[in-house]
Amino acid sequence: MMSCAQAWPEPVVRVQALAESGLSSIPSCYIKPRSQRPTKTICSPQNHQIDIPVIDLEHFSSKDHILREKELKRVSEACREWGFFQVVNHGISHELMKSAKEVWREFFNLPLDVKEEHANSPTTYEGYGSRLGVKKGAILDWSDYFFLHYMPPSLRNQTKWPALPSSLRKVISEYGEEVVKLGGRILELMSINLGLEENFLLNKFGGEDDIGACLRVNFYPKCPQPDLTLGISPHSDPGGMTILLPDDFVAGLQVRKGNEWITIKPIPNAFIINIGDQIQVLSNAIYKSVEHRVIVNSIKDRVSLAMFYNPKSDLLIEPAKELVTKERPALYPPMTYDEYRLYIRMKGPCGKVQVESLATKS
Ligand SMILES: O=C(O)CCC(=O)C(=O)O
Repeated sequence: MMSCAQAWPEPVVRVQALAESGLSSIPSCYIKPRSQRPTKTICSPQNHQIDIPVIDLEHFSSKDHILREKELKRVSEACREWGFFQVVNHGISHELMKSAKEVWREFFNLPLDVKEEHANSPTTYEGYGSRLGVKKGAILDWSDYFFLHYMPPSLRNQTKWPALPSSLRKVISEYGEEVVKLGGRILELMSINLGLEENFLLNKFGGEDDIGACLRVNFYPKCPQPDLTLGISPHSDPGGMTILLPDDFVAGLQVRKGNEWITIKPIPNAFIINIGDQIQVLSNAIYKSVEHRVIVNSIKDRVSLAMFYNPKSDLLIEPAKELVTKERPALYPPMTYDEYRLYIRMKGPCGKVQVESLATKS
């Protein structure tokens, strides 16, 4: 079994500080091989315009049975065909969403030495970071981040969260509570759509008091050569499901659809939901985690808040018995999320290699 590295393999460089130093060409450690650069991707103009499905959560509180059923079917299609969708009318205050983005922007705009007090290490990833994976000589992504634990409560340690801006801890506590509740509602919809008890997925994740939830706030600085690098390399999320609050003003997230990368146009005040590897495993690949990446630009910084809604990390996750048949045997062996996530923590983003390689081992 892989174990965690104690330290980063090279001195950590903050991408924001690098960008602010006014350089006109980027260091070679951020330059992706030609085939991975954003401009080399085939993007037909026609496909470029496709929007990912939008789900109106208000329809689920409607008395109109047909409306509810129709929306449920749309969620099912979104999960099967896209692995990605946006949710609107989700009940979370737009003010709170705005404040959450603002406090993090303010955090990233603090002097470097204040941020460095929270510098993270590869053992837990908690804190201020600038790389994913500990492979020496790896080509790095053009972003910094802050990673923190929100759930379970035993892992929530506010003293590890930034003390500045002074409102950050309060705003993030409130934001976390609301977003985790939203995650629970979406898991219910997925369970029902898979033909399972409505609490099935939540129970498999350890129940509402024990699920894992971590927040990664991404900061993508402006980049003088955006065509040579990526804000985050292609990856599927290793956890259960991600609830993303994207930047309303700057696009950047791209989703793989076949051989193409589609740029998501965020709807103001919507969340973007995507399926992670653990739901792919639990659903025996009826739902699939989908590869995504982030492109950067030379004009504007971008901030996004990704809440990873995960199973309790020491539970064994395997395909639901109800979804395993003679014709469709279990595609994945049981594994805890603790063990599963070591892969990305060691190797960094690697497309869908991990979950696909597991399918051959069951
Ligand atoms: O910044 C984004 O839009 C996506 C971030 C992401 O993929 C991640 O944090 O895993």
